[in-house]
Amino acid sequence: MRTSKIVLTTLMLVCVAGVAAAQTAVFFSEYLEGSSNNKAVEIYNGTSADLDMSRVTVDRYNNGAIINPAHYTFTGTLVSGDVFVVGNPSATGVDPVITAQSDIFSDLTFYNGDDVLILFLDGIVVDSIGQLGNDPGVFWGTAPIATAEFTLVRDASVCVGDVDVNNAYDPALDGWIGYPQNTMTYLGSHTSNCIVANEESSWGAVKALY
Ligand SMILES: [Ca+2]
Ligand SMILES: [Ca+2]
Ligand SMILES: [Ca+2]
Repeated sequence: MRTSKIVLTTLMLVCVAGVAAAQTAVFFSEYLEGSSNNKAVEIYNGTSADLDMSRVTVDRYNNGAIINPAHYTFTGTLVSGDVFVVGNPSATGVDPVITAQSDIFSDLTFYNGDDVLILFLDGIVVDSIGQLGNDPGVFWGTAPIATAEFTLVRDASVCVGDVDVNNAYDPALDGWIGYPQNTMTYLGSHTSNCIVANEESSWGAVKALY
């Protein structure tokens, strides 16, 4: 029994490792895990083209799971340089700033620091928070750059996401800046050095990343 479990686990890890990944300027720009139900996540469109959000999906794996993620789809258009904010849908314990800034309310935000979020574009991994199959106990990282009880904002220098869902995770190494619990100041917009105003040079920049 033990042997078969190990084989099964190995096969699953191989499958996950086989998921295609590509670096592009669509990534998580903010991750808010505060007190109570203060939770929100931002997706940034750093490409020069408008983004059809039906191309974007997020999977959430809780507590070290490697199978059966919660799967989320979106609709609408995210214009170049803008963010799409997913806010906690709970009736209480949610800061009014989250309510005001959210494009949608979703249980995608039902994470508490030891859960993995994977961002896909056209089914291809473009960013991730956490390490798949690893439950860190309470959170990844070191305060104040940690996945529980802080607001994490991607530094303006970050132009692509973390496409390796399997390697050891430290948000400090992924260009995240940590702010005190319940910091709401940055929700609803993102400052980036990567957005390129003209399409021709933008495509050149994106292509150069491959
Ligand atoms: Ca919390
Ligand atoms: Ca990683
Ligand atoms: Ca933001």
